Amino acid sequence: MKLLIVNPNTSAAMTAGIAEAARAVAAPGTDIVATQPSFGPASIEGHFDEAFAAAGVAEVVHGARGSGVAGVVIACFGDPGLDAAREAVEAPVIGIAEAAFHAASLLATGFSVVTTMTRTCVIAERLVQRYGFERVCRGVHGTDIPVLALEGCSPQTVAQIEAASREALARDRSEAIVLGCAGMAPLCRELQQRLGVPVIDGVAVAVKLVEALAALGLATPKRGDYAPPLPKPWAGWAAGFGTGGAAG
Ligand code: 2AL
Repeated sequence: MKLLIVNPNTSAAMTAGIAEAARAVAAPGTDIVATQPSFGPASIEGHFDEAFAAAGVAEVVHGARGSGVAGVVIACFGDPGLDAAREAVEAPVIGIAEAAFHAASLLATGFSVVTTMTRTCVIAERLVQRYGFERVCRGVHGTDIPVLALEGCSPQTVAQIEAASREALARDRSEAIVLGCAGMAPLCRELQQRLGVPVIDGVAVAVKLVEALAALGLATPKRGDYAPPLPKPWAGWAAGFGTGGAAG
């Protein structure tokens, strides 16, 4: 089966790292196609970045319609454009934050999220609430590591994430760490070895979950909330994404 892994930022290096992490866990016979939007920020570290990233995800998923994709993963921890992607295609779509929260809650009574810039914590905290994981998520912790510093990550950066994780486990009395950025995916195994608790990378988990859903023949329901977008005129640079003709 073919899985589309969308890196919502425009860093090609990060897309390559995400693709490698996805291929490392994909089943034999799963074809990983990793891509990124044609526009938008090189990293997503706030609400303004995220607004464009969501449109970028919509662009990529819209372009993938009819291409035989069996499942889609949105590989940014804010899950930008998740609902839009579910409207655009019938194949199951999973965001890495929701995948990681579900996996962590199946393993531990409490987990902590360790993420990048402190200013992105509110994005993860709102997703915890939106997805209903308030009882299991015991804390979201920023490291103030810029997302792009995770490309070709230095030993010091890994040590910083390890230290933040140890502090989070102790302070939150939690038993698992959720990595709060797709750029941390390549570090997952190393951190799990060092920390001795489950370390959850949403990219890997989302690939396995979407593979499972697709293999079970489960898809996004198209009769209600995730029905395709209604036809209407669209304007400007986005006109090609609408159905219903040009805006008057
Ligand atoms: C992310 C992520 O996963 N990709 C990105 O550009 N920013 N998340 C984050 N918390 O910084």
